[in-house]
Amino acid sequence: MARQMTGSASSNEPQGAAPSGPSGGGDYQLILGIVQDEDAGPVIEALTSDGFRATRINTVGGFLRKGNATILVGVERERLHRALLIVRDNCETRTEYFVPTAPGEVGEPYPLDPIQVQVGGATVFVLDCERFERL
Ligand code: 2BA
Repeated sequence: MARQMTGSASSNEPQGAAPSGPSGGGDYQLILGIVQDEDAGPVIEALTSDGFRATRINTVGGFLRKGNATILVGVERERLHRALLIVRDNCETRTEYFVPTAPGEVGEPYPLDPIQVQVGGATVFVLDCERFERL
């Protein structure tokens, strides 16, 4: 997860980058990063400025049912750590409130006390990319 990483995207040398493995049509990884809407623009901007290619998909979190963004980044293994630092450095942790409801005796459910949750920085999955081609 990006939020567990050390170092800064402003440093030139990524720390702890995984060694390159055997190349099977390109040693690629796919970063699937879920970020808050507010952070998606800066993350994409920073990634593309650094030469990464990225795709934003507008998504909705299952718990808060609030819009967020899923960012896909196909990246060579040796640049993986750098990309993760950029994601981390451009995402903030924010406090949100979730209002649970209880079933009412008649009609509509009624709201209970709000629950405070910390959202973000980023939730990141890194997948081995079996194949990457631009056709
Ligand atoms: P949401 O599902 O809307 O969750 C928003 C925040 O609510 C979470 O922040 C977490 O602090 C809290 N939360 C989520 N599920 C909860 C639960 N069952 N009980 C109590 N609190 C809960 P983050 O952990 O930073 O997650 C931000 C967003 O990342 C999530 O939005 C979801 O869209 C995605 N996400 C997080 N973990 C995921 C996972 N394991 N698989 C897929 N998507 C995930």
